[in-house]
Amino acid sequence: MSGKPKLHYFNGRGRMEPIRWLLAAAGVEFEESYLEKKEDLTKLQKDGSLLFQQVPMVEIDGMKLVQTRAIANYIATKYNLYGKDLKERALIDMYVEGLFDLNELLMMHVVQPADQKQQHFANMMDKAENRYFPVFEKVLKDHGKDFLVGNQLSRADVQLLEIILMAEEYKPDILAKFPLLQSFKARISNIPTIKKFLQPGSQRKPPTREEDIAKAIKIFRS
Ligand code: IBG
Repeated sequence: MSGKPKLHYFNGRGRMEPIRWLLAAAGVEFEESYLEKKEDLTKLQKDGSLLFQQVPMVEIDGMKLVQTRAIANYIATKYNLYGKDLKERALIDMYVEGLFDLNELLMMHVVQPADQKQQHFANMMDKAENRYFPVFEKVLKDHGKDFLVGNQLSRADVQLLEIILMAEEYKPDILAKFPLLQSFKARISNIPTIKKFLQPGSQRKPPTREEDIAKAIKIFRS
């Protein structure tokens, strides 16, 4: 075994992308094994690799971890991206859970039926601009620091940048009203490990296309 974490998922963002971001930000090399067809998932289910018969699954440190949040918690703790004490961790948890909620909206846009797409789009943009982004703009304004929590890089910064970039794919000027998020984006994007992940050819996945979803549905739902 190479010793590198091995990620099991389909070849797309979905629920694995925040894990890819965290590992990349921590400077950890990882391997991926892509599910291409239903049988690839069935094989993992039958050989006992998946605690709840679901992916994402990450092989790391002799474990087969499932549940996105559990995996992210482990990586964030191991690589010191989870604050320095209980109170910092509580703040990070609140920020990250909000970001997971917004991520869910953005991630699910592509699977909306045609007749609901427009309404879904309006709702997710409203939530981004009027519920979530103002919170992070205020956090940065109130403490005047470079990072969201404890003046050092944490998973909250990494996950916020991921979401900002994803939201900009839908609406390029979405940060227009958020000057501190604009400078945050530039600053965090410039951290060497993250800068590398943002270069073409990295393990970062492109926006999910309709055809990727059709393929994923075949693997996960049929
Ligand atoms: N709570 C779990 C987690 O966070 O890890 C949910 C995991 C989950 O929903 N896994 C799906 C699965 O394995 C694949 S991601 N399904 C098979 C089964 O038998 O339940 C599905 C998904 C995609 C894109 I693709 C967006 C959101 C979800």
